[in-house]
This record gives sequence, C-alpha cells and structure tokens, in this order.
Amino acid sequence: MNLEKLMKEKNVDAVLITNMLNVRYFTGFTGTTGVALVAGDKKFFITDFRYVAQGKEQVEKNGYELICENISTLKKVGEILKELKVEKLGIENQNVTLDQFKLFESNFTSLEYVYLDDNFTKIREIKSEKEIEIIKKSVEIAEKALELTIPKIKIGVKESDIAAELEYQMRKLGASKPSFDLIVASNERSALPHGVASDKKIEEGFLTIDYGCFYKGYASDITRTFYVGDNPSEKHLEIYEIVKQANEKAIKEVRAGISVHELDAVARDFIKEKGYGEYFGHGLGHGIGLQIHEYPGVSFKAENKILKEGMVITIEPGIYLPNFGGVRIEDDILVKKDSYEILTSLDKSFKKIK
Ligand SMILES: [Mn+2]
Repeated sequence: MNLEKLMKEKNVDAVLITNMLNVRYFTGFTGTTGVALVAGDKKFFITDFRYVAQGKEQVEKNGYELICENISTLKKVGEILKELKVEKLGIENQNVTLDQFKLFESNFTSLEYVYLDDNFTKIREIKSEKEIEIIKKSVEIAEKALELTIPKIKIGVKESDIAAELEYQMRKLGASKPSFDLIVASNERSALPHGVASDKKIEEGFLTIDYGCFYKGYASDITRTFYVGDNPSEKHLEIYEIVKQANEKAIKEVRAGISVHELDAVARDFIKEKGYGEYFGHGLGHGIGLQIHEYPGVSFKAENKILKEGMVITIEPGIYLPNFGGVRIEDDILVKKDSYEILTSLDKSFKKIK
C-alpha cells in the first residue's frame, strides 16, 4: 500500500497529513510544525517561517512544494483546497482534535470528510531498504552502548545510574535520544514488565535492561536480562533457559506468510508447556520504526495479520514471577521472504555479572 493507492481506495481528492511522524514519513521533514496536503499529483508542505530553510531542503526532494504561512495553517489549507476544487478530503481522524475539527467544519462547509483512521501508520509497517539500514544502525548504537555500560553494573549501584550511563553512551555514539524511558529493574523489580529505572540499588538477582535509542528518527528496542551476583538458584537458571528457548523458537518461525497469532503461539505454547503460561501476560512483540511500538502488533491480542517482507518486529517473550524476579529477552528481527534476519547480536546466554 502507498499513498496513491490509499487515496484511490478511499476515493478522496486529497489527504491532509497532520500527525508529525506521518508528515516526516511522507515529506522527509524532521521539524515539529507543519502539515502536508496531497491532492492528485500536487503535494504541499505548509509550515511557518522558522522552518522555511530546513523544510525546503528536506521536502522538495520528495516532491513537496513548501508554503510558508505564519498566521493560520488551516486557512492556507482551505485556500488550496478551494483552488484545487477538492470535494472529498481524507483526514487523520485519530490525530485531529475536536477544536481543529470544529474549525474545519465551520470554515469549509462544502467539504466531505473521509476518516483515514490508522491507514497512514499501516503504510509505515513495511520498511524500505533505506529505513532498514537506519534501524540497523540504531540497533548497532544501542548494542555498543550496553557493552560499554555493563562494566558499571554492580551490586549497590542505583538502577537510575545504569540508565543514565546507557543513555549517555547511546548519545555519544550518535543517538538523538533514548527510544523510551529506559527500563533497568533489579531482582524483585525485574518481575515488573515495565520497571522503569528507579533509585533502588542493584541487588543480587536478575537485572532486566529494556532499552533502545532513536537514530535518524528510527527506534531500536532491545532487552537483555543478566544475573547480578554469583549464586543463582535453580529457578533462576530454569526460567532464564525457558525464556531464551521461547525467544529462539519464535525467531526461527519468522518469515513472510506467518500470522502474528501463530508466531505469538510458538513462544506462548512453549512457555505454557513448561508450566509458566500464566506468568507471560504480554504480547510476543511489535513492529518498530518511527515509533517504538508500531504495526504490526505481534500478539494474540492484536489484529491477526500476516507478516510481510520488510516488516521489522521485536520478539520478546518473558516470565515474571512476583516477589522473585523476571526474565525477558528481546531481539529485533527483519521479516524476509522465506526467512528472517536478526538485527540484534548481543549474546543471550545466561550471564553472571559479579
Ligand atoms: Mn519492545
């Protein structure tokens, strides 16, 4: 699916792109203010004077004409729509506020609106060669940063200090920012699937680090679980091994043509078989791209889609035992025609950090 096909399918004369990630995706503009308007073969990017120089450089090569409007973007959009005699306009109803919509309705009374729902974000789920290269670099930065951070991990160091170090290393290596609030969760806190780094000191037990960065707008998302200390129990070794195997079994099944429910079940059934089904409550994974979580959802809870070549997804099974600790192992995977490519390369064997 691309923009032209979508417009045909939705039978609209024009589309107004207002979600900044979608604006970036279609126009190449990386700033924070602007809208894109596409009507047939005419493409416009409307922004204010702050972004004229940057915007021109970024959007013109993608075929968009930059229009500078300092007072009211919406008014300018209206003028263009009128000039082009647009009757049916596709809008991002999931991204337009009620106030904006009221403004639309009162200003452009003759327009018919077509709700595009999440169709633009669905277009984004299949990555181009160029996008894949950027995601690979984003992963590479994140992995190097973790390798540089591991020597700082010790019993008694605060989780938040490890998160800060990791962020510092990622930025030094070229990342623009972390892809979300980094998760560094020690011992019992590792049983919280989203245990954002706290001021708690690292104790003996599991340490889950779920992190990633943005590089040229694209997210990486990786999780590794370590054992800090020297005396893991049988249980620690057991659940680690189950999660690792679940991760590896699921990755082996990744290919264009498998459904997300089937893939989720590969890991889930295995964890169930081993007796820990109730401790794996979240989905197996998700797409990554301009957002840390995007289509497709790789989960029994998500719409059951078929994976396609060029999607980039995470595979992240976990087992979380309350008052004990948890393990999650997450890799980033490129879906290929009859196979997959693992973009992450950090070791997954049980690792003790002393
Ligand atoms: Mn993830």
